[in-house]
Amino acid sequence: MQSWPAAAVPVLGGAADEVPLRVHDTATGGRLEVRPSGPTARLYVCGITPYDATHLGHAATYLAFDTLVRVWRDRGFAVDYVQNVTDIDDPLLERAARDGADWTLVAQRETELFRADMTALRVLPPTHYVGAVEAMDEIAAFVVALLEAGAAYRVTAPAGGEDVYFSVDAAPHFGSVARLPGDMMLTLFAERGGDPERTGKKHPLDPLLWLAARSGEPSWSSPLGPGRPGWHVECAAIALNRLGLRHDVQGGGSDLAFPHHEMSAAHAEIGTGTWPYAGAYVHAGMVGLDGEKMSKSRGNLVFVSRLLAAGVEAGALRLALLGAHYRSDREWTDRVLETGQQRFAAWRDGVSRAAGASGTATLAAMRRALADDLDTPAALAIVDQWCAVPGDDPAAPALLRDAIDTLMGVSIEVVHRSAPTSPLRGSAV
Ligand code: 5CA
Ligand code: ZN
Repeated sequence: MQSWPAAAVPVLGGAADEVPLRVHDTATGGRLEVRPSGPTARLYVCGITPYDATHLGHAATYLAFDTLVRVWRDRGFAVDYVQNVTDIDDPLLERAARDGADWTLVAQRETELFRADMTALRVLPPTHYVGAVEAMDEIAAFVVALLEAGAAYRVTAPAGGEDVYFSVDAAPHFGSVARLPGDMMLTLFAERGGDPERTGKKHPLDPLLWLAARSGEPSWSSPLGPGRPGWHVECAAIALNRLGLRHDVQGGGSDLAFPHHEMSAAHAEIGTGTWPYAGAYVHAGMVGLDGEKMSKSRGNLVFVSRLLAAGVEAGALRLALLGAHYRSDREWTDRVLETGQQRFAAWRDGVSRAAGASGTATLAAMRRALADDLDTPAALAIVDQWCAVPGDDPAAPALLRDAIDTLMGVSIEVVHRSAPTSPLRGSAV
């Protein structure tokens, strides 16, 4: 699939790796240093299911991983970044049926809108942007490998054909990503697309790998018979085939820790014979509206495209979202947006000055904050403070402007103030 265009990223001077980069890892429950083993960092972030426009929850999650990409790049790493698009799945078919629309057109339209939103927000694009439909053969091949490894089994489908399920008991490390008690696993599995009560399964938590073709639904031919893939195997196959073993970070919102990332990791363990699937599992908190998680299924959405169309500046929106720590669950309110807008205006004034307090010291402090589990609120506060105090470093405003662009993805147009003109002279022309 086509990705989206990359905004230019200024290269900053100075030591970017004075302190190690640490992130919170769900699987260990603690801070973990993420240090790519070679010159290239490898990142997989779960992409959208394109049945509705990009809402602020999506935007917050992709901004969190954009911050990680920017920090890695600042440290001199190239980033091999893979993101999928779940362009065939039940919610997409349900939405298309509800609207009497062609599911392929819904997916295309919403993916295009997502690309436009990401471009406007200056989110750096993945190096591989991969749809489930275009990856159908490799996903089916991965399911075949799981069957051959004895970790998957067939269950007769209601109207003929055979579905394929993964046996969680076959994966030695199953449970060690999200580390949840059994009853919680069952509840979340049922809430998030699983089918614990399906008859014929060996274990209620066994997830679907391949759904045999159902009448009236799209299907693809494969060695497993016509059908379409389950959700977790989609991401495992797409990630492994592009990033290889043990990518540095597996990312997504916290709603994906279980079952999605747990299951993908279990599939990968069997498919590759190695563990762990990823060096760190990094999860962004949920953005809510009116006390509930913002979600397409609940319909309580604030869309990025609507805010931008209403004249909200992308930089202000980014600052509004980066104003909270990526791991915190939070509410979207008018106040959050206003704070981002006020900050954007204050920063514009700050970088438009002729001089400011030490640019290099401020950049070093921003880098230290971001290395500490991508602490954007702390990094933002450092820039706030720089804007609030006078200084005599004439290089500081340009350096701060670049640092804000490189590390936070916020491009600020400097305001050129000419000397105040006398109203009398003005009117005499
Ligand atoms: N296609 C799958 C992942 S393979 C999926 O979860 N798609 S999604 O469209 O539902 O979500 C896309 C990304 O946004 C996921 O990483 C998800 O965790 C994140 N996300 C969804 N809702 C929110 C929210 N309210 N706040 C923060 N992140 C969210
Ligand atoms: Zn995924």
